[in-house]
Amino acid sequence: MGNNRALITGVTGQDGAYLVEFLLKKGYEVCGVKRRSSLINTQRIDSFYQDPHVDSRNLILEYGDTTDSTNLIRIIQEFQPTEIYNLAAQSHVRVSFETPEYTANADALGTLRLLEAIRILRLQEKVRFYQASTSELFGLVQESPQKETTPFYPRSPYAVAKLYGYWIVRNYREAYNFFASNGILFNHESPMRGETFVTRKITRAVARIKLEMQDKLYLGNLSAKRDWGYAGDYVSAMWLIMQHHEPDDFVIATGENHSVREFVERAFKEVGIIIEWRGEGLNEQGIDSETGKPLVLVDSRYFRPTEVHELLGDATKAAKLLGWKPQMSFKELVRRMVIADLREAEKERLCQVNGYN
Ligand code: NDP
Ligand code: GDR
Repeated sequence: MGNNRALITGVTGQDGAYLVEFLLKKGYEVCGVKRRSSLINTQRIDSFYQDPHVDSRNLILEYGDTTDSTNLIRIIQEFQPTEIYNLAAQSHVRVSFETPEYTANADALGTLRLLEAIRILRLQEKVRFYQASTSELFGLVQESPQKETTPFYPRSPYAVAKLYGYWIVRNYREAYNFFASNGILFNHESPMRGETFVTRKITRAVARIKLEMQDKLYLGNLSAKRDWGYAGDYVSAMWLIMQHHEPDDFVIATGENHSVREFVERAFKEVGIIIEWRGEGLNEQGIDSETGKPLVLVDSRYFRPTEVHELLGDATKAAKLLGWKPQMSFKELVRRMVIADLREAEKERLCQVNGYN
């Protein structure tokens, strides 16, 4: 294991944090690429932070950005990774409609820049490349469940950018013999999920409503269905994809899907609130069955110009070739996220009560 060196772009994100933990436990030396920001953005990986003055560090962080080729070339040249995990992305589908050009630059061209950096440095024989591809590629689904052979139909600037990423990875594999693989991951969540993705937005609001720190939760399309798994399970799939004897593309999913409405019901149930639905469309409301108070409302600002209505993955290939299977159930995932957000909300309330905010 001694010589395993992993470079992770997007190290400060949800998956970056789980992957750092996973690889450090496996004895890897890890170099994470973080963006410069005006406020510190390393909260998710702070527990793995090592003092730069200590020689024997196995986690280092470098400033970088997938929109900056020279910086990527320099970092790769200096660190000489054996594996590169490209997790960096403007990853919010709704936001990609507001920032389509930036999303294409960071997510599509960013992938090309990394592959070119490897080619320029003549490292293709020595390094394996993982691309964070996505179930959003299936978009307007052409068959269900979706597997590796299902045709793509992207429905957002994000998904179109990721489509380029997917194909440029395959092209470099075929053209230059790169060990470059796509993990086509379906939605995966955790207590470290960004607060504006729907699952975390819900569990955070449920905790705050329970503790009377918030009255209502505003959501968009309640009928959307997703195949939601646990991020901790999914980073192990990334690693297994990289250890496979040949580069290939794999769907990673649970094979079970639920609507946003069901997620809301389950999350509220964790804090003892039973939600009943009344009304339709923009007037639909989730009511606390005991008090009659409307807790969940629909706000059209969260709708997308083109929506991905329903996704469901078939990860049979990953099970057969990699031996990968998801471990955490939907119910347990929601429970853990709600518990974590209750703790967060309690902390915030304690600070407020004691005048520390
Ligand atoms: P996050 O949004 O939590 O993290 C994205 C990471 O990318 C952050 O570290 C962010 O930095 C970084 N980043 C954004 N833009 C740039 C840039 N221009 N240069 C360098 N770094 C950048 O995403 P997740 O961890 O959830 O997802 C990881 C990857 O997997 C993404 O590529 C995502 O598109 C993809 N994916 C995610 C799925 C999911 O369900 N989570 C499913 C399928 C694919 P900062 O912290 O500074 O914002
Ligand atoms: P998604 O995740 O678009 O699938 O992309 P998100 O949690 O943002 O949306 C899932 C579904 O919920 C509906 N929805 C809302 N979504 C958000 N964010 N906020 C709301 O208020 C809301 N109300 C309803 C959405 O319309 C959608 O149908 C995630 C990202 O991690 C991508 O990077 C990744 O590629 C895919 O998952 C797989």
